[in-house]
Amino acid sequence: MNTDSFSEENLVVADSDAQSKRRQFLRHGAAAVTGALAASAGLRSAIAATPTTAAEDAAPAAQGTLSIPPWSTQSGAQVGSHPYGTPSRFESGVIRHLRKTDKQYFSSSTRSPLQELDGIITPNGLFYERHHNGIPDIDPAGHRLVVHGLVQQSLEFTVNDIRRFPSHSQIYFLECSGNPGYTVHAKTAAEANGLVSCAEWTGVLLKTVLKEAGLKPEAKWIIAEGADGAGMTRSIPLEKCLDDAMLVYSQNGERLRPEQGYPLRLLLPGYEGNMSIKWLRRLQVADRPVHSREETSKYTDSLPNGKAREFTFVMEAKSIITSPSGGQQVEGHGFHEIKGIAWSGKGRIAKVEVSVDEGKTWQAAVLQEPVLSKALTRFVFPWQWNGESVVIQSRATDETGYTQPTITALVEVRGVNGTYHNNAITPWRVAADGKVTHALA
Ligand SMILES: Nc1nc2c(c(=O)[nH]1)N[C@H]1C(S)=C(S)[C@@H](COP(=O)(O)O)O[C@H]1N2
Ligand SMILES: [Mo]
Repeated sequence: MNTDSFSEENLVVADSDAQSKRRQFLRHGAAAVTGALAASAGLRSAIAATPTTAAEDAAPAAQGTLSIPPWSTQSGAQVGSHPYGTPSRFESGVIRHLRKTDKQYFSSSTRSPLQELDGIITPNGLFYERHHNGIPDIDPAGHRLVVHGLVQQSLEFTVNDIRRFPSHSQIYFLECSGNPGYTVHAKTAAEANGLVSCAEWTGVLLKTVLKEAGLKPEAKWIIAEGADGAGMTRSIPLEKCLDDAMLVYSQNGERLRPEQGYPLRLLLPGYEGNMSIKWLRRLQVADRPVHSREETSKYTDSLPNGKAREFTFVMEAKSIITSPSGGQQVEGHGFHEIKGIAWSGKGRIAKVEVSVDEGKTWQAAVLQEPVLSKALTRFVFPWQWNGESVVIQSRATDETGYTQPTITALVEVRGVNGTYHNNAITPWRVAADGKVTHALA
């Protein structure tokens, strides 16, 4: 590889007009400190032994309308003072949403602050959490995964053993089937739909590990069990295990967070979050499902006729406008970009439509790249707000042609006994004063 191509000079646009513009730009004192970091001069100042400040460089006349802020007149914090980086202290309000009743050890959850996030990747510290008996503190050295049952050979793995398999990385959303439940009193997007997040997961395809153990012909299901106090156990059809199911050890480049199942979790792309067993310790290959607590008393769908449907695996298409959304304030008439996220457990998002007139008419939003299968997709929609009270909402259609329903349409089919798999449209009302609230709450 020619390392010269990474040299400083090559990072600068070569044509002389651009060069002279750049010189002019650099002369503009304070602004140059941030600007220069982006341009190649940043490399030079980063290796310079003596710190320079904008104030030393600046010609007073070149300040435009800007005065010199205090942070441009002195060195910043010592390099290396944050061995593990954290957000700016001015972003300390961007945290997971915790209801008053959520701060306890047994069945509980926290929600991603969807209204504060951009793009499609959820930062690890803001990934939603759903725990049934708190967060175990597992020493990976003492953790084992056993694969047994209808296999040619039972196997026991350490985390390092699992890391020796060929690795696989993919971006997938994860959503709790209780997101958001059917009694909606949500003030914000986090409260309305914050039990969904999206990450780049790294691990090994489950089928690779199963192949190592060798499946017996009667194998049809896999029973997965967690090492937490809840002993979370779910039955998974073998087809899913031989398809895109993953054993995950990393999330967004770093090892899983304890909250997400450190040191090892199952990830079943597009399936209800509950089945992606965290702190995974056991995979039992079986010929039938086990009908565990989590697939009988919980995570079944109570139907209008009093019966319950077991095994609703796939999360259907959903979307939500995250900006402007509940709790926010639309400032000023004129242009605003409506932004949101869409996802489907069945594959790619094909289209998102936005209505800004209480659902009377719908227009196509722009899907931002990348549009990935079973991942969050970002959509944007240019909007002119004339200052009237309006209801804005989005609806997603996935590549199978399925379209996200209204809550009325959903309840017509499912009734009101159930608590899971509510993928209905979330409408927001923008009042004349710009205040945004949940239009159904
Ligand atoms: N061992 C174990 N696995 C578990 C759970 C749990 O409590 N224990 N919760 C499940 C539920 S209901 C969901 S929605 C997802 C949540 O994953 P997250 O906390 O990483 O967002 O994990 C699932 N896996
Ligand atoms: Mo869940």
